[in-house]
Amino acid sequence: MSATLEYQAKDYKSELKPIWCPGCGDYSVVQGIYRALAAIGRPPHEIAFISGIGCSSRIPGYTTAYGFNTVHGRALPIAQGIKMANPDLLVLAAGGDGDGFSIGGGHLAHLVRRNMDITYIVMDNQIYGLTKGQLSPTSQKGRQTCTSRFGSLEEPVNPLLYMLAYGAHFVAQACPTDLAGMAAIIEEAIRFPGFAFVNIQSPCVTYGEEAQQMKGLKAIQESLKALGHDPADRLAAMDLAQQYGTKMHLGVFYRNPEPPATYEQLVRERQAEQMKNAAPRERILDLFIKK
Ligand SMILES: Cc1ncc(C[n+]2csc(CCOP(=O)(O)OP(=O)(O)O)c2C)c(N)n1
Ligand code: SF4
Ligand SMILES: [Mg+2]
Repeated sequence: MSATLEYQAKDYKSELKPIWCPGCGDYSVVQGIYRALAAIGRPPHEIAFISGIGCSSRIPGYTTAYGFNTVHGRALPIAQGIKMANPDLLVLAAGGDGDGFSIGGGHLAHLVRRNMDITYIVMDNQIYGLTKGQLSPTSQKGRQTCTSRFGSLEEPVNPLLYMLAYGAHFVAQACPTDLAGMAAIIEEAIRFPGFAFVNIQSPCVTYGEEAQQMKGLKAIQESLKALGHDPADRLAAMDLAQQYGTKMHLGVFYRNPEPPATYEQLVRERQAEQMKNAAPRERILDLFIKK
């Protein structure tokens, strides 16, 4: 397990130079992740960082953790397999709004109900950045893009409400407009003993709209703490989450004060229970031969 060494943010920064567009919000997100990991202090070789495909999904490569830039929409099943195989690893998953809520959307409910101790960070820029600016599931209705010249006819999904409705025990939102706050939220999510979801409004400077750039986001940001929100109140969290797209609430919407056991804990307990009546290893072959 963890060494007693002290880690700094720079210890989690790889030598790979990001190829994001200058000004992309994802630069700040990776900084926030470095800071959060340094505060937690697990050595990089004890961290597995899994992503899907998209601009945002490049993020594991910019850290010194073990990383896997997997398949579009499949970060979560792979992260769960890794956590199951080695529950002592700190497992992070990350990706874009398209990756997480469109092609990968079907995996969310199952990870939430399984409650594995994985932190999932979505860089929500309301667009498909990597493939050059098509509509994403969080694009606002009426949004014009190269694939929707006359404006989108679809309602956007609400990631915060999705997660709360699925029963997630930790749901938060952050933004690069407040880097220190974002790092603190990521740290809190990682420390939470169970599945934790952080939606990060991360501006796409190349294909994003004016209102979704730093200035526009700053204008609608509101700290949940300053509003006096109680993060133990799930219904109040759902109420606030309805304002996704009009207000940008920063902070923890919901943190279950009594988090239930994780899936990996339950599996370990069951294994221990089953092993009580199991034949000794050296006799297993004999048992097969007798049959
Ligand atoms: C199975 C599959 N379908 C489609 C694609 C093409 N594709 C790659 S990334 C992407 C969307 C990226 O958008 P998002 O997940 O929001 O990430 P961003 O680039 O905005 O960070 C798409 C459609 C793919 N790589 N694989
Ligand atoms: S296209 Fe958008 S999301 Fe992708 S790197 Fe450029 S600014 Fe960032
Ligand atoms: Mg996107």
